[in-house]
Amino acid sequence: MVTKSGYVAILGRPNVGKSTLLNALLGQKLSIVTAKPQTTRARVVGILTTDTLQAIFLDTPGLLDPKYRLQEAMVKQIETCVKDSDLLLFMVDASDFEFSFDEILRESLSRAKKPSIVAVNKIDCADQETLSIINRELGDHQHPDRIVFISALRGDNLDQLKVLIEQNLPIGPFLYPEDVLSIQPERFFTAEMIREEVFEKLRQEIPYSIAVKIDQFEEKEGKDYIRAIIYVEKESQKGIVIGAGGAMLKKIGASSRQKIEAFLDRPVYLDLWVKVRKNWRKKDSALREFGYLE
Ligand SMILES: Nc1nc2c(ncn2[C@@H]2O[C@H](COP(=O)(O)OP(=O)(O)OP(=O)(O)O)[C@@H](O)[C@H]2O)c(=O)[nH]1
Ligand SMILES: [Mg+2]
Repeated sequence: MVTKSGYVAILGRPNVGKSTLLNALLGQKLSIVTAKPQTTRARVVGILTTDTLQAIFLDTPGLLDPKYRLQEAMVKQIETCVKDSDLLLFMVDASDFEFSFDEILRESLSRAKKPSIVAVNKIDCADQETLSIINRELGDHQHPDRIVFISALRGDNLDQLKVLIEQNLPIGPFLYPEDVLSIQPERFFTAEMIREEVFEKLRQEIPYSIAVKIDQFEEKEGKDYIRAIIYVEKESQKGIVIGAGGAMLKKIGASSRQKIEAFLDRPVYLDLWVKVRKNWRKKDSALREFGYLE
């Protein structure tokens, strides 16, 4: 049987639904999703295997104009993903087309030296007239056969998208065993789930100022032992993450642990700490340590 395989980079401005799409395509939550922009900081690999197709998706941070070192590292991650890919899947947001199809996106679409597809996401949030206008505008930049209208959240037209992906990937053997969903370690996903909880529970600058590092991950009879450290940038942020009488940290710990246990499918003991790493977002050594820089 002829099979197709290759790497597909999911690209787009922050918050358009890239990570939601990755999870929807795989039928499993792999990449963290929040209502806040710039949730994804490092590429997330997810592998979809069918009878005839193996697509290795690279979920990327949102395209942006970098303002500080962490964002520069995020942009670098995107560039590496593009370089590694056989197909580029650009995503725009139907409910916020102006923002999501701005100069930054248009430029990277026109610069693309690889086959590309455009997925218009969140069609559940836009009326027919808006979708027609979007279709017309996109038509100037992309071949109509390569534009697909989807809702990653509701799962609309994902089959159509999969067909389009298969059509545009090269013929080739599968690169990973059929039952492999990702190639990233459990440690990575564990840290991400804790970060997702901080994004959900805390506001303003805090989610952007934290990084999570797994200090120890011991598989044990009965219960795994995981020690994780939430790094903040300043002393004052430490107090906010810990909360009055440790209440906030306790909440973050309890809900992270539930997510981690569901993901690993085994019980864990989560030992969660908060530490200050002054201005880590500006320091290459810290960015490297937290996995944001090669
Ligand atoms: N209504 C609707 N909301 C969606 C859809 N897809 C994603 N969302 C929501 O959009 C928000 C952002 O989703 P993400 O998947 O985190 O977006 P992202 O592009 O990965 O964002 P970054 O990682 O920050 O670049 C979340 O609140 C999602 O629930 C969709 O099809 N319809
Ligand atoms: Mg994301």
